[in-house]
Amino acid sequence: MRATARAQPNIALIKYWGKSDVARNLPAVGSISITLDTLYTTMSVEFDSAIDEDRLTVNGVVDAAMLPRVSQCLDAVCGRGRQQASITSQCNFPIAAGLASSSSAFAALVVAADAAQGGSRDRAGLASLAGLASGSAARSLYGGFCELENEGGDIVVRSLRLGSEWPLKVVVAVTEAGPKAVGSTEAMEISRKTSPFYERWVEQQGDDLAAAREAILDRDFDRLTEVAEHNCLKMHSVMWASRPPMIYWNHVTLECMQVVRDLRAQGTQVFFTIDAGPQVKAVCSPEHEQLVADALSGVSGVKHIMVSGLGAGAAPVEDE
Ligand code: 2P0
Repeated sequence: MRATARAQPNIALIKYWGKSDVARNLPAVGSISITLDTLYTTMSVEFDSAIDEDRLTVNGVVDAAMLPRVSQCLDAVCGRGRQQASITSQCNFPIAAGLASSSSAFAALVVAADAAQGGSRDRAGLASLAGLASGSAARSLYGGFCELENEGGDIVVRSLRLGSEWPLKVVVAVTEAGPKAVGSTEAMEISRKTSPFYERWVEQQGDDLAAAREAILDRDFDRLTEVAEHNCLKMHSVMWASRPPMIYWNHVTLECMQVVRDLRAQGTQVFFTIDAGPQVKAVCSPEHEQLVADALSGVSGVKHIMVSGLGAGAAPVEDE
């Protein structure tokens, strides 16, 4: 009754921002993402009849705040009559800092919980369960490039391309390591209720998804650049115009964006994307990875740089 799984975070190129149904955690818009490889969460789940409540440790520290969400996710995978579990999570990158740590955590959790009970569910079923816990987590069940859609209340994730078919690189510039001020779940609801741009955001998402999907299928970097940066800045515009406003950037974030734009003006294949946090993710072609990493490391205020390729979806691993 014990299993371990590993999952990588994913970075949305066409963003999920807003829910159509909060109780069922259904997204109001589809999204397209890339799954990373060198960043990951390793999650062990052990069901144990000898313990009377779930226990969670994250990076070796008891985490009571996260436990209710984790317990609810285990109920969804294994049923409410399940045994209590001891859950151990190890994450090799900063948590809750806009680096999509919940996507890798919940993807790994559903895979480990299912494997501990015999591994009866398929990838689509596991993606749906991960999405209940955290919308973006459904995408980490898939590797490479994938698209998530809310099809009349069902979460459907489709693979668009394997990472090996278009092996782009992602350079992450960490500009602040602490946790973000407003969590995504709460922030999305503030945007839905108060941002004057929210309805247009939802209306236009189909066009951005179609453009990005085609660019990925054609491996057209310039088209992907245009639509991904547009979609990212549009999402942040929705946030900025919310009441209260949600401004996740700092001055180093802006500096990094400018560096990416300058590199592009000089012929480098690179674009930026930024999530609910101040970190800048620069997506680039493999031959430009070093140049982009060097340029972003040189920005004053960048705490550190992480580099990743594109990886596979969440999967069980040998118990540690
Ligand atoms: C995304 N984000 O598509 C967008 C872009 C942040 C900005 O999905 O409320 O932790 O748990 O479903 O998945 C972050 O939100 O939100 C997110 P919930 P989640 O990656």
